[in-house]
Amino acid sequence: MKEKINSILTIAKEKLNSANEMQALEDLRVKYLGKKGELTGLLKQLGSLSAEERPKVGQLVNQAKQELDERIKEKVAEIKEAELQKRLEKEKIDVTMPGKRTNIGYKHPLSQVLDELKEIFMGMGFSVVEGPEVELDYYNFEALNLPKDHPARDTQDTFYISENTLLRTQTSPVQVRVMEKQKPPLRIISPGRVYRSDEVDANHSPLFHQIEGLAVDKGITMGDLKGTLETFAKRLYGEDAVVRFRPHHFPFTEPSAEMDIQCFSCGGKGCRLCKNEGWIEILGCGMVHPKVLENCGIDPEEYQGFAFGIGLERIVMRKFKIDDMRLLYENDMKFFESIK
Ligand code: 2U9
Repeated sequence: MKEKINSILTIAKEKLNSANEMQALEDLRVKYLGKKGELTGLLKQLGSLSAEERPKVGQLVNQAKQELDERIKEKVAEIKEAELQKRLEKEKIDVTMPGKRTNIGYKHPLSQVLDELKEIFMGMGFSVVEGPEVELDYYNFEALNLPKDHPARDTQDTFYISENTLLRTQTSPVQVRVMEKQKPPLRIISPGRVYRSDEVDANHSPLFHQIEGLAVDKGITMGDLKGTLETFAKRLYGEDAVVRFRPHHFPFTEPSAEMDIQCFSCGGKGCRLCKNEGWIEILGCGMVHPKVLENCGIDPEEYQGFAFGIGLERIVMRKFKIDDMRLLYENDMKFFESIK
């Protein structure tokens, strides 16, 4: 019996040594240690032995089973480790290899300046409101004191969709809509795309961007307008910026004005940048026309307001020293890299 145990153990160990796959190990485990395995089978034969031999042989079989079991476990661990090493070798990555560079974009100059302007006005208590680009004739013109026969309504200047709908020519209709719904006090800016039927050239585009502002409250004066817009200019161009207001005309404001900034290149003496004017126009503004307030359901005897309009492209072109507006829309990355 002893010899038989040893011979089974020797053969099993040999087979185990040459087994290199998990399945082969499992087969060996079943062959020797399974329910019908060779060593298990020996235990079943113990009954035929004498009472004296039985425990000794039993112990030997159990030792053999244990030894084989441990060897199988060791071998399993070895194979697992070898498989892991093989996988690690195959999946090896060189972390020092240079990566593929992805070009990270950056904000379009129009968005950069728009964000800057929003930040400035929000800092002065204005909130940002947006509205539809396809507008009713009423909100774009009529409510803003531009009746049907007004020259600014010339079909030449506007993209009409139908008789009563058009692509907005300014963002003022957004503010009319707010005034209709909200009681003063109001402080809002409305940025966005606007459309005019203009030929494309260095200074014109059928699509451009405006940022308009409106403040309505009891007792608002031209002083509030000047203070707000001068503060805006200083925040945008620096504390030593100098501004002036020139009388102008807009149908929706009365009185109306344009605000210029003293040329920062020549200090007002006149140069190429300011076309020898000494001043550069920044925006249009004025006190909201009483008729406009009335159209929006606000009593002009009780409330007054100021409004302003800024053409975003012009500010951007000056800031980035761009002399052709078309460059802003052409998505030429070489150009954008050059002004970054
Ligand atoms: C309401 C009432 C009045 C908005 C204003 C301007 C003056 C102005 C131009 C700037 C450059 C248009 O883009 S541009 O060509 N705008 O000069 N805009 S006052 O006045 C309003 C707005 C809303 C209810």
